[in-house]
Amino acid sequence: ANFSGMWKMKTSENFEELLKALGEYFHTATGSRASRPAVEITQQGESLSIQTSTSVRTTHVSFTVGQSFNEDTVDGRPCTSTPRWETDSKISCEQTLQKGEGPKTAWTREVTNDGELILTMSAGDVVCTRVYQRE
Ligand code: R13
Repeated sequence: ANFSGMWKMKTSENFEELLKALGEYFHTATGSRASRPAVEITQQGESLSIQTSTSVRTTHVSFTVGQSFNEDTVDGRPCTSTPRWETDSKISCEQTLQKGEGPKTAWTREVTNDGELILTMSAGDVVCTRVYQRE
């Protein structure tokens, strides 16, 4: 699948609940600022580079599917991530905190037949789902 492109978020479910599950006090400022992220993905074969921009925080990760890499959980804690192909259009990534304890976190990113990008982020049993469309 080809994840490359500029993406705009269309819908988001459970983001607030996700931050709460991670123990972050949720203030509405976080929600509104995280609510209109712009995502730019470049993909070359198995290697992806993902830049997510909001007015409060911009993150950039680069990784190769099948190889572990370091990133931060959504609440900003350093973790080791292990991305793998769940299907040929879906990447599934488990995260392990580099130190300390916390709920088990993971994300998935999938490009659908309709050309949408679906991001899920989970913390324990709580799953946040965000749907993006190409700009
Ligand atoms: C700020 C305060 C501290 C905490 C926090 C958590 C998340 C975010 C910002 C903050 C943001 C997250 C954006 C996520 C996106 C995901 C995606 C509460 C820890 C710094 C305000 C902005 C955009 O869709 O890929």
